[in-house]
Amino acid sequence: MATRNLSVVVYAKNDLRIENRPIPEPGPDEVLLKMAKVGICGSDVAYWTKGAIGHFVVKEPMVLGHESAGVVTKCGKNVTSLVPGDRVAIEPGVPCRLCDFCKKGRYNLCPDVYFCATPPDNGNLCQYYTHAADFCFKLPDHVSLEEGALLEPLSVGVHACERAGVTLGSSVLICGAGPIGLVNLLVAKAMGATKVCITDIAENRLKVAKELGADYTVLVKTSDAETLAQEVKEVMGMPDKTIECSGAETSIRLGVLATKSGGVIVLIGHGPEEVKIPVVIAAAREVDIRGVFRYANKTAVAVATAATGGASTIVEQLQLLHLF
Ligand code: 572
Ligand code: ZN
Repeated sequence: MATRNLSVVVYAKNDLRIENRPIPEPGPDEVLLKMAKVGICGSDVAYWTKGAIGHFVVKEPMVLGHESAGVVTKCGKNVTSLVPGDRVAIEPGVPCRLCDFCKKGRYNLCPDVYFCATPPDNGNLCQYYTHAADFCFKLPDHVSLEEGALLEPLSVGVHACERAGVTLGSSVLICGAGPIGLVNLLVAKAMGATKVCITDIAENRLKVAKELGADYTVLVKTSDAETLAQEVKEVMGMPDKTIECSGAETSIRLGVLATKSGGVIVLIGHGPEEVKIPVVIAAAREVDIRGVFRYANKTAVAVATAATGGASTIVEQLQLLHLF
């Protein structure tokens, strides 16, 4: 029987420790998991190096990690869906299940969600961790635990592309070629987008985007959104959908200006709280501006995507992306 539960804990800005914590007991509706693979998200790095993201401040020690997969080692007394030995992907946000948002299925908007590694909620970059059984998704035998962990960022992309209404034949502009921009590129392609253009300020990121199937790339060399919108127009025409993943003001402005009339821009990127955008121009051209907050009901979709032939490509590519 294991006795150690080494855990990666952020105490405050630039104060990261590995410490031994007790192995928790699963509640009646929970499972105890032996953690297998945990990705490092940009938010984990931010809580470590900045101690905060916006209003979410590390005030108490917090275990990092929310892109994870593990193996069930013990089941709470009410759990019938899983048995010890099952390999699962963990959906890190467990909502209250009772509020209007939860009842309508938009549980990502639940104000009382427990979300791993968002202060004050502990994550699972540790050896043993308990989680609600119905937020653990059994992996098919041919889907690896590493792939299982990658289903979390994949869910972000699936949710964003769905919010944008990406469909067969869509032309899509993705602003920002970081991990979330690249996940969106893969998902948009898998959903049938025929033209995808991706922007970034770094040439090496655009190179990776091209390797992952971007049809066009635009290197951002100016902060003038009008100039950038013109450049995008010359490269791909005006996109039906824009998925903004950088959070930078210039990039959001670019998205609004570049998107075709009647199109949609979704905002995933988190930058300054207030930005100046030509909202009247957007309104006059019926360009819908939509928010994206994490995801809801996407983990099962992500498992199915990873499990099927066509989509194994997506997960292989996600792995390449992570290695990079
Ligand atoms: O994988 C989900 C995820 N969501 C992130 C960041 C990293 N990973 N978000 C950006 C930050 N927001 S937040 O509302 N917040 C700190 C809770 O600013 C959540 C979504
Ligand atoms: Zn994340």
